[in-house]
Amino acid sequence: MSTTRLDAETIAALEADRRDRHQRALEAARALLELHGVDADRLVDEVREFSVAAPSWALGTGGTRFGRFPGAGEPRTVEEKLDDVAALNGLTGANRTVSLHVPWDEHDDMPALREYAASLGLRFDAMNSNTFQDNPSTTGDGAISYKFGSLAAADDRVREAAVEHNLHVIELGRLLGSTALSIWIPDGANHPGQTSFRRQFDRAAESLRRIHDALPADWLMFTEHKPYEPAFYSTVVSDWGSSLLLAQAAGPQARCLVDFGHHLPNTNVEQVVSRLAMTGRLGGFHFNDTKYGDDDVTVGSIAPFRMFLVFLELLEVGDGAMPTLAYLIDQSNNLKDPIEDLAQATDAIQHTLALALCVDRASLAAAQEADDPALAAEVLHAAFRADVRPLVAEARRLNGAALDPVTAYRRSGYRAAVAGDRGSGHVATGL
Ligand code: RM4
Ligand code: MN
Ligand code: MN
Repeated sequence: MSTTRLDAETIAALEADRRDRHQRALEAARALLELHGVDADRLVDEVREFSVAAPSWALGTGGTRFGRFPGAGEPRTVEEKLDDVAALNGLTGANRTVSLHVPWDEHDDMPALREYAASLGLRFDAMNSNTFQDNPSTTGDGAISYKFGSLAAADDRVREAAVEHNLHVIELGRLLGSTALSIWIPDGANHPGQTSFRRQFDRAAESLRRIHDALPADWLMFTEHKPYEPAFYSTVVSDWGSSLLLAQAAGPQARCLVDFGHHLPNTNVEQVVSRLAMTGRLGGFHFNDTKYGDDDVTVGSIAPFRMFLVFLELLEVGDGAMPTLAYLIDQSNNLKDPIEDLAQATDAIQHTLALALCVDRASLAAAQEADDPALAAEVLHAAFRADVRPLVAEARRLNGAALDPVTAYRRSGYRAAVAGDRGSGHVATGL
């Protein structure tokens, strides 16, 4: 149970000295945007509406294989993770769901957890299964191991355990009111010749079919591709094409999930989003940013224009509004306070959505049809260079959240308070 609740009243008090300046900035920004033909009210409404799930595995400070430097007051239990997400959601108003990862978030009373989350104004988004680590609750007493694979393993007993684990995660999710299962299959090979590409793929498809057949009728199942890591020679779901084939093989409730950092360098992620959307199998998005690979760095910190182009594709899918997909922040950092990192990610998402909403889509389409790339660039840049900060702040304020989440968080003393309760030196489960 957290000592500090970041509710609307607390936040408004923390930001009382900012209200005037915000009001003036808002009027100026609104006037300027309207001059450029942007419907500011609709923009604010769309940003208010949008919510992105928080990952339970990023509430502690992540480590690397070279070391780990835990932060103060890392959550010790799933309940404490929910407390942190509630604080985050209090600041942003846009993290109204949380995504759990099992067995990291194994819990013996899911109905109680669901009630606790509801008392904090939170619901559960897609459940995530973990078959990339051996764990007593999935691989048992050590008789079997995921060392050589899980859902696509050659060993029948290993595949069986991996399927069973996913069925268990569906069951937990049902108790939590979740309606989706995300499956990232880590299987692959480290050495040429180690596996048969074809047999490994067929085994993955068969396992996914079995899991799909156990889904409740109102659930979706997501397959997530990634080109490498932990396998360094080949990966069974290496790209969106493999992901799509697997989703099609698994059944009608299967969709593909795009994680920003799960592409080889320079892949055109916005085009991947567009292609998957065309097939009707685009299911969700994992937000993070990347410089080299699956870096999981803060959303929007490296390539904000690329993210803007991805949002433009999403708005294309939703015909000017954000389509209903599973949106999740999937990032992890070693240095920042995790709540600040997630607040910055959410802020970046809100800004990018707002900028994409400034695009005059009719003029863009006209420039495309007229083979006028210079005009198309003018249209994109007119939006990307707009100043939407006061409108995003206003959307948050209207949702009872903070004008400036990081400053409000620092003023609240939340981290010091939870460090007092929880102590320091504990390493939260997760990445
Ligand atoms: C993977 C992938 C999955 C995430 C795990 C922790 O690289 O991004 O979505 O659940 O990491
Ligand atoms: Mn991911
Ligand atoms: Mn990843």
